[in-house]
Amino acid sequence: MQMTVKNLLFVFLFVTSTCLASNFSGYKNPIISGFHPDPSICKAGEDFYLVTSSFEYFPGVPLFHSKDLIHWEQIGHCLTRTSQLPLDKCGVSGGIYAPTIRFYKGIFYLITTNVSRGNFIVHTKDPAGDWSEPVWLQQPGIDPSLYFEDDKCYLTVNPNNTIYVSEINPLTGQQITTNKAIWTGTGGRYPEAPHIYKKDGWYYLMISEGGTEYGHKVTIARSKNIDGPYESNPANPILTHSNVNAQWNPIQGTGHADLIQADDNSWWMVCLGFRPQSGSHHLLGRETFLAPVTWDTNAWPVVNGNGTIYTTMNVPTLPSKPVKEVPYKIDFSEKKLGLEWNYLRNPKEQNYTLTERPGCLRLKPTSVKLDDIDSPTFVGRRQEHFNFTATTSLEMFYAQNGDESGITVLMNNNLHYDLVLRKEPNGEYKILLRYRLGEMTHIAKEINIPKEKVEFQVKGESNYYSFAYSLDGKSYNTIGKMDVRFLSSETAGGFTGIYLGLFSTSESNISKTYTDFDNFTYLPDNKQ
Ligand code: 6LW
Repeated sequence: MQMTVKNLLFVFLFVTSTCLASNFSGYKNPIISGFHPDPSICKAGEDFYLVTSSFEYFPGVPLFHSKDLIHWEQIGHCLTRTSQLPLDKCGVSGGIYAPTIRFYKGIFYLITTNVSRGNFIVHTKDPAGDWSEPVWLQQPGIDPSLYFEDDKCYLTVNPNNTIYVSEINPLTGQQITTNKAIWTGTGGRYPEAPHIYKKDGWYYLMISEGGTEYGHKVTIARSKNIDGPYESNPANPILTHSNVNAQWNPIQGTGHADLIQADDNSWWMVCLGFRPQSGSHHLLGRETFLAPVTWDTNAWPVVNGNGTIYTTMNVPTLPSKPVKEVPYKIDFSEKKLGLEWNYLRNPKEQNYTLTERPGCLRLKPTSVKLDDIDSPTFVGRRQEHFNFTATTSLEMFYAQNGDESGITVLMNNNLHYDLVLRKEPNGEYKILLRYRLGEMTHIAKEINIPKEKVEFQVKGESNYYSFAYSLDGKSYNTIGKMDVRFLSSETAGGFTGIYLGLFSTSESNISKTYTDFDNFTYLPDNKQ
């Protein structure tokens, strides 16, 4: 077939546009939504791994995998045993602070802080499998990080508003060289989140300053020697949303970043940020965001051209590699709960079963309440969207007076909205809509119902949560609506984000009482 010039031109334009389209697909931020703060990333072969902090939740340090930096699938947790993660009575926003994950000569290392016990390292050759027992470090401070070079391992950490470096043995925790102060940042409060990278013969030390609120920023310095002296980048900060150019950006508080280079030599940054949803209040906690980085030879890195990021990023990306999505509708027919489900502190595992009645999550109550700094019978998943609908169906068995089961919108033990089914002394059941606001508890609604089985529904939107129940699973009766701001991070303080949780409590010591939840749905409005 004779190809005319016109046909050749068409083929050329088609091929070119297809190639360009595959590299200019862009992406949406956050790349991991909901309470996933303090991201750290590493690369092993073609695979990227990312961890985030988890505070008083168990298992600890969720671990994600990606091949394109945009689509992430949770493949496990780094801390899955109480021996690695003792959280007994740990306070609100206590437990695990910022982690760092690194890969060196076939071994993955995770270093982090259990804020009531200190800094420790676990390691593994199979990140989706079990990680080692912890080795505890003597160096104080938070946000520990590791840098490997020539079979040496260097620890950076931030006590006394100063970044220190020392050589350690990452498998034993032994400190080999004394702590050397190398930088205090550019004068922002809380210099933290240190990471060292080597490029073009320079050691780059990147940190965060300003605190993890609206003044957050990422700064960087460099030196020809790992122990300094470090010179500050004259263009600092390389990322911040604290200036007028990001005043109306829907993403705020950007900081706590880590850098990674892809196989095509492109550089990228993961960082945390938060998205205010009702005035200046955010509920989802600090989330994980992605930004492209230009890092020319012997130059300073430049983040997304101007040091700010956006929810829509129209930039060239790595070839798209989508991953399996977390199911929005759960019938509890699996033998194990999905990785997105977490407990408050170390759970009493015998109080959670999926096998006693197939297709049901059976919760066995204890006298520990959601208000207690302890581990109640509670299992929850993060709220990851402003607008969602969550529903569950529950039935109480052998309930004693005062026993309660239900669904909670929980920021922490002191701040949560509960939709409750309670057994009453007269043998009947009552639905309660109850708000726990610090020292104040308010019962907004009480409704007597004739039976021990009910469907609950929680709807989230930017400014309100609304609560409804159904006795037939079809028609829902809305019984209340409550301002989201009383549960926000700005009101609560601390570092976590909203969980939607199933719970059960009982004052009696009757061991045979339990509640069966036979489904749970979490449907973002964009999936309705
Ligand atoms: C974390 C510190 C921070 O250790 O907040 O945003 C602390 N930065 O680096 C808890 O997330």
